[in-house]
Amino acid sequence: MQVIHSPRHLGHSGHVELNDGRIVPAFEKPERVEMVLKAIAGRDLGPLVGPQPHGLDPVLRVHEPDYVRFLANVWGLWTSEGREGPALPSFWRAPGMRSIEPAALDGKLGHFSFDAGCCIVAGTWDAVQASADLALTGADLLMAGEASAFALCRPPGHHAHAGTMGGYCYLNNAAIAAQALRDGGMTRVAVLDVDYHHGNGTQAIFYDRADVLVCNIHADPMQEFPYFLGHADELGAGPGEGFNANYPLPWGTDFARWSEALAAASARIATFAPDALIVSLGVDTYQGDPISRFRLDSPDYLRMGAMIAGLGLPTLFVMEGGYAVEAIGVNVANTLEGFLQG
Ligand code: OKP
Ligand code: ZN
Repeated sequence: MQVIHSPRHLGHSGHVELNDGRIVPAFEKPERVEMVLKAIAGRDLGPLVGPQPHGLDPVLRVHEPDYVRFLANVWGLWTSEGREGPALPSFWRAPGMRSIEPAALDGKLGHFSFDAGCCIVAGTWDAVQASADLALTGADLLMAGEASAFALCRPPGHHAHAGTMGGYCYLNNAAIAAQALRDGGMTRVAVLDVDYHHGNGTQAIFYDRADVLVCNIHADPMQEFPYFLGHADELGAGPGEGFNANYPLPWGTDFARWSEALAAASARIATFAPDALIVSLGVDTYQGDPISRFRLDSPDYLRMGAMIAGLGLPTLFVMEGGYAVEAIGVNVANTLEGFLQG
């Protein structure tokens, strides 16, 4: 399994988020990737490779042009106003207000976001583009006949909608890769999102489509971020009805219960019979995660990987969340090793 990595994620650093009423250093930090690299190096999973640049065309197959323009320009506009600190959204529209992109930067930040989790610093856009390129390079590998690949994406992507950032996510790497597989000739693609948080962006992007099945196993939005999407009755719309599946689980869920949801999602995916599988791999289901409340332990990720391998599909793993920096490496490496041995 090739591991696709770029050091350009390092530019997305020194950013902050709003947590418990305070501005704090972001949980989504560069050490996450460095710890995964370190753990993978000790496992002999496969060669480390760099991304191929794909430009913005495959990004624009998923994301709205106004939004991509905003992401590309916001830091330059911010500094040209003499504002040097990190740019963090804090104004949002309520139902009944109008959806017009404001001229003012603070208005733009709110217009294109749904929370204060997406801070923008000097290196953010470069890191975001590199992250999408990692996923697209992984898609290329599957189309070239590789059985599997791992895109070590950072920042993550699954909360990003077509025109909205949120939850540490700017471009939806998994969705961009899924669309690239479709555009490359695959007929059906499944996305399995095992991150602790519901992948609201991925769900929304494919919600009315029957060609991309999206399955999410996550903390119940009644209890957990992103709060406003991810319920079990969200089944898809129009032609996409029946092609979205949510498995919300309560705080405290352990692997015994979590793996029942994975078995159910796997059955749904097997019925769909896709040409390829994209796994949105968040390991914030880990019991030691600082912002999450599931109880998976490190050996459980070996079993998770083996269960995913049981689907027998060309599989692209795309990195999403996981904030217990001391354990993220072993948990990711266990998942990939479990998959390769499964
Ligand atoms: C991104 B991914 C901490 C509260 C949580 C948003 C969590 C985003 C998770 N300030 N804020 O799905 O791992
Ligand atoms: Zn998460």
